[in-house]
Amino acid sequence: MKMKFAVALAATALASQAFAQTKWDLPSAYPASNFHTENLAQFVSDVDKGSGGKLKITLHPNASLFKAPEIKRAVQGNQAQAGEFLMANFQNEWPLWGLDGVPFLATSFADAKRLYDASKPAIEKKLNEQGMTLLYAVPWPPQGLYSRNPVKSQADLKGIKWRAYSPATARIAELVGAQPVTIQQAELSQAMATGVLDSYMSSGSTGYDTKTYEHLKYFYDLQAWLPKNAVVANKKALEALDKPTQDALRKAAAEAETRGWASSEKKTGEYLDLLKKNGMTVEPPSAQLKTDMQKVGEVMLKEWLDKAGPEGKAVVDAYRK
Ligand code: PCA
Repeated sequence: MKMKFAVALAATALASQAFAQTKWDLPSAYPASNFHTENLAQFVSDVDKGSGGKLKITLHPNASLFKAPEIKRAVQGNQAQAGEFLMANFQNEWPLWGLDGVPFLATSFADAKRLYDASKPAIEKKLNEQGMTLLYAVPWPPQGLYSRNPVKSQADLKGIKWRAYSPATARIAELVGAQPVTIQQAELSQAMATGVLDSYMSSGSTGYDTKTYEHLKYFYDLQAWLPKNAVVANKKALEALDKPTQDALRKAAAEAETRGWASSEKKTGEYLDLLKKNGMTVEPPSAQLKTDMQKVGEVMLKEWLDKAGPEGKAVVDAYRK
């Protein structure tokens, strides 16, 4: 009896050693129902299955673990082993983070993909220097303009309160004469309910997720740019995994990237329909508004190229080839 017990104990110890389980936290800044977050949930489940249960990732959506601007640094410092962040939020740290936020540089999914491919080596290098690894990146649907009142041209934006989510969206406000206030998506519904926000630029996805139609009645489908969320891992945490687990993680990430791009594109029209269904007027921009905003885009591309220097120019040249 005693002998049998000892053998069983030894077997259990052996099994648990062979089955070392790693637990990761993955903070994200968008609600559970958002398509990026749904894609992340699938990714997490694929990693679990693909690693045979060896890597358990806990997803913390809606800025519940870290606020949007803190996630990148949390992964860098390994307070979270992986995380999702909007690259354009970090343009002040390194101009390349903001390339996909330059208005009218890449306005379709196909162009956004080419811009991603052109910038990916530089992004991977930067993350590597910062002790992180790119797992995948997925774009938001094209960005348009939400407004309380009808907007026929840039003149209608003068002096109005404008919500920004990034340095570039704040810069657009300055250039059109609006008053920018930076508010991350997790606080946007609350801000619209309690404050007077007149406008902001974002995707149909965010307008729907935050019930913007309860506050602002117009959406102008400018299709001005497609900013991307990046999902990254802490490099040391990743390298501590055994090879098969790393492979499972990479495989799930590649699948999440393909799935995410397809779902963003497919949902673009669905979100605009949902906005309409909820009482919003969804229209293409007037020719004047489009021209006005394109001029803003030209100014911003020039400013971006000045700041980004040769590294930035090389990426834009590769994209335009
Ligand atoms: N939604 C996010 C970023 C880009 C987008 O489409 C937001 O508005 O915060």
